[in-house]
Amino acid sequence: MPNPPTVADKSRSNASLRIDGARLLDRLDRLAEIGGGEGGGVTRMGFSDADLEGRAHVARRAAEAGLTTTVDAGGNLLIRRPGDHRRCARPPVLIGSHLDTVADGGRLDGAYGVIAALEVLQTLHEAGAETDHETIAIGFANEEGALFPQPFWGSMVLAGRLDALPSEPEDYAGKPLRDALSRAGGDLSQLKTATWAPGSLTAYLELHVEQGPVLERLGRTIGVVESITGRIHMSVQLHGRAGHAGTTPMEGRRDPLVVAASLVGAVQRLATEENLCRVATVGRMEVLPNSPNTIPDSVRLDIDLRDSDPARLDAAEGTVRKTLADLARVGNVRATIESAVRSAPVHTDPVVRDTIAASATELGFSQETLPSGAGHDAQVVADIAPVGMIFVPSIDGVSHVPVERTAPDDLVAGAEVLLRTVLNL
Ligand code: HGY
Ligand code: MN
Ligand code: MN
Repeated sequence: MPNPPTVADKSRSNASLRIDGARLLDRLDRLAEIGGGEGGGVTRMGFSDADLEGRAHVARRAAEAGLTTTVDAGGNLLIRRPGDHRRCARPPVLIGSHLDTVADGGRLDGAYGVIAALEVLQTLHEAGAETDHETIAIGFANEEGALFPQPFWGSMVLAGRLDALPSEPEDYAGKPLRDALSRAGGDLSQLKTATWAPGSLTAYLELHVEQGPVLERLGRTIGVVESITGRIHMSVQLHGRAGHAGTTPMEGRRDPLVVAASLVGAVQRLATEENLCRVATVGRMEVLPNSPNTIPDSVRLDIDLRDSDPARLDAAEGTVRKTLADLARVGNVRATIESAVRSAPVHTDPVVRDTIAASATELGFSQETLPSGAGHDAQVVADIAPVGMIFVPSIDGVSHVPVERTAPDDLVAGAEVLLRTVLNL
């Protein structure tokens, strides 16, 4: 009867483990077909039919690999190795990202991190690899907030931030989340069952495309993320008085679109002239009834403010609120802030960061430590666990657009570093 493998044997055999790059790339292509548009963009907005189809697709790939999948009450998809938890001495390592996309977005934002996490788990499972922590893969629900304006929904549920979530969330058209969430396998009345306590994870690791130009400009393969930007997403509703464009005198009009136009300019000036935050954007506006010869009745617009300094974000948010009140008064329209979701800037965990860097070095990949201008589920999970993020270069630094791309070798390299980091943690 041969002696059981020693720890040294296990770590040696684990160090030889490699992911299946062709399988990773093929799965990314297959997933991108779900919600794929003519221009190469992908639309799988959180809790939409396409999103549910994408999640079911990933769950089937996991089941084919002999892995088990569950959906928690928040709608997050979790993938496990059968029996893995029974032989582990330490809390689990969670790896993953989000499966939902923005409208007509890229094929990698979020999806890459989930497909790579599945690949890592399958590689461990096929090799019968032993680690002293269970490894769980996760596809977070509704990270983007593209349809239901509660970005980071799934990670906020997992991190137990239930008081920061609306009790009856709705989409932009007022459709309740409750039904869509239960179709995804979740349950709005059972969110507590999906929360993880602080200390219940060894770490959370998220592999993601950089969505910016730094790694490409420096010619580096791996990004070791040191911090993730803070962000405020405000959704504003302006109500005026609709009327005939031709017969309503200019005097006395209550036109919400005129107020919205002034507000858009004021938001941009926060980051340009007033330097109150790093970037400020209005990316979504809905005009009703949106008729060319009717003075609008209402306008809904979304404001996105980002900065790594919470105090600057506070100042920027305060300025938006004051400007909105002033413009609404002058324009004689009613303004309501429907939601204001704030995600604090976070630093990644130094031990996890060093483990990522060491893993990239072991594998011979060039690396750069950098901040993330994009928000990520990791910044929410940081409430309850040490987090780390691994970036790979984005071609031309673009994302949230159909041409979002990363070189295949870089996609494979990122997944290799994810696997090695899981083994080295
Ligand atoms: O908006 C962001 O930063 C992320 O892509 N959700
Ligand atoms: Mn995104
Ligand atoms: Mn993302």
